[in-house]
Amino acid sequence: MNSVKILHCADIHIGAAESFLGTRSVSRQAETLITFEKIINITKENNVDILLIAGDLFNSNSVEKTFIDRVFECFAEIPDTKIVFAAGNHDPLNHESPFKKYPLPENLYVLDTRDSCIEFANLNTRVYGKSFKEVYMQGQPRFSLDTDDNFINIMCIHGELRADLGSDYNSIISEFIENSGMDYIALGHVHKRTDIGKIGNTYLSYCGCPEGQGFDELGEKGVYLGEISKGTCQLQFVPTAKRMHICESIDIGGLLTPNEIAARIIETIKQKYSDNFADNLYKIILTGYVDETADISAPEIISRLNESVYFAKVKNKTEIKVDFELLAQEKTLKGIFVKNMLAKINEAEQTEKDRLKAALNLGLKAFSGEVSFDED
Ligand SMILES: [Mn+2]
Repeated sequence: MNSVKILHCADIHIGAAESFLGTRSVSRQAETLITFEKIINITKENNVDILLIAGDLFNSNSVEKTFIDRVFECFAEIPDTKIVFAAGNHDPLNHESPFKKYPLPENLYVLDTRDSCIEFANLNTRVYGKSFKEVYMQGQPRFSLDTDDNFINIMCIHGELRADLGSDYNSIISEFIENSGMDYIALGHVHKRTDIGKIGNTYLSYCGCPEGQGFDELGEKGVYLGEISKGTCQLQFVPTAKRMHICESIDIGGLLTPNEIAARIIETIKQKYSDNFADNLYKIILTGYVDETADISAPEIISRLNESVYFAKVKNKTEIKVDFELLAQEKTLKGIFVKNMLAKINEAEQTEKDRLKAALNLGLKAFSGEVSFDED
């Protein structure tokens, strides 16, 4: 056999909950399982030879038993695919691990906590790697097992690519990769996907998490699927996320009411994220110059958005469009504030001017009661 078909996934974090969703965090938790089922379906439909899971399959070893049962059931539903699992820092291979506590399906192979190798003779492939034993694992300069070039050699491992061995989460350095003898290294741990890279003769990538779990995990998420052979690596990204986390800046200049603002937001995201726009989670940043009389009530905008999308939060970064000179002539507290600030801005060094202008805008917002303590 000249090539082997793989699906590389990692960091599914089954059982993870997004607490900011409140009562809906429970159903969101179940969605991690649904995304996992989607990965199993992709595996089945594409006749994948080896499914590689590079750690953090479960969010923790104490995840609900029903989730564990369903995962093992799914594994058993693809008997023609070999499944290789390397435990990560969230689901280390200790006595609490579901992979230690329960009987494993026949097609599931769990990499040991020492350097190890599983041979699939009929696929002419060996899968190397090792599991986290505890939450932390120190890296090593070289992998200790030799490879045989007559096989397609793949590694499945959770860890952090870096220049030194200082990480508590299994540092993987260039020397380790160059001397590994691997054709491909399927990495887990970093939730942001990388392109397929190459160090020495070894291809490698992080596939990222298949389902984002917060606004620090934005955009399309998925897995890598394709063929590995000696000297070639043809993998394609396949999206899997049920919902995307999206951060979108929207200019609301000229709009006056929460209703108008919400309508503009919906129109923008509908156009950009098409038919599935309603499924996503949005962090909307309002920008632009708005009239002083504009009513930018974030709670009302959020309520209106939640009529149309799964989740939205709003941050107001607009600036007030005002005639400062005119305002400075007012015999009011606001007028005096503006007059003083304009004088400061005039006298300030160029570098200081922007900061003072921001302070002026924030001050004006405070006069209309729009400033909260977490404003940044
Ligand atoms: Mn992870």
